[in-house]
Amino acid sequence: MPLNQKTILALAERLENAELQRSDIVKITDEFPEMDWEDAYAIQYAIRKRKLDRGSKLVGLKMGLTSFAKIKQMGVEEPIFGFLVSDYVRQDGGAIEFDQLIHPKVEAEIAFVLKSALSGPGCHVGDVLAATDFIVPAVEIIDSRYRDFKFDLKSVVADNCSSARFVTGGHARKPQDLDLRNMGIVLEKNGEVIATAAGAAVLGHPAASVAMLANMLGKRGEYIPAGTFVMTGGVTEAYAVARGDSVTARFQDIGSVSMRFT
Ligand code: OOG
Ligand code: MG
Repeated sequence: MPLNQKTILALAERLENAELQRSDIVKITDEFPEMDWEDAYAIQYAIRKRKLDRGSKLVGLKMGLTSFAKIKQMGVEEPIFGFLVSDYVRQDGGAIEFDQLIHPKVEAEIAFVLKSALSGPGCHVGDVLAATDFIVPAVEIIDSRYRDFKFDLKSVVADNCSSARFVTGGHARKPQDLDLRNMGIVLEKNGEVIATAAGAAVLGHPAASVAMLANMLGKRGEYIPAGTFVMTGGVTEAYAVARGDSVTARFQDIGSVSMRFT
């Protein structure tokens, strides 16, 4: 860990202030090129602590950059994980306050809710399906704190993987009643289809994303607790939205999620 604790805490504060004050910053590796993976997650965890200390509730975990479309769009090559807190939650069919965000983009994601804990190493798709209570559809609204969404992997990990808002809706279904690889997903903006995908866009099977999360956490001596809501990563590239836009994501067999930006 090349960065000391004081620098980690200062960068967490800088990134969280950028989020809360809606003012973008340059990617932090410009100033600290020596920063490593451990530093990046240490900054993310320091942001998480700032929010929890202020009374926010941890409501889930997310994987990012798990589909080829996202990897290609962002030019970065490896899946990453972040946290979800109560401040990010918005209601299905409701409004997303555009003024609170810098340059939001939407992405459709398949989400899992676990009935039992999952730990790595060696966690696989079968373990995930056995531990899953139900599947629900989600839309994540990402909003990088970095100018023009320009970052490298370590900078985006520190920035909690651009997390900003998310919406779940549709109806919960048991994983054994679904064909998760072939599940069709249609993303619409202002009534027009802007992207389509299948569940297999995420690491070949969305449950593989949850398994990867358990394995990544395992390396840190952590696990995914029972009851956790996990978003598996955007199935298509992320699409920019403007004030006034409405967005609907339709998921085969599990319903739709919609929101408007006001
Ligand atoms: C990083 C966040 C990635 C996803 O679903 O892939 C992510 C970004 O693209 O800004 O949430
Ligand atoms: Mg996402």
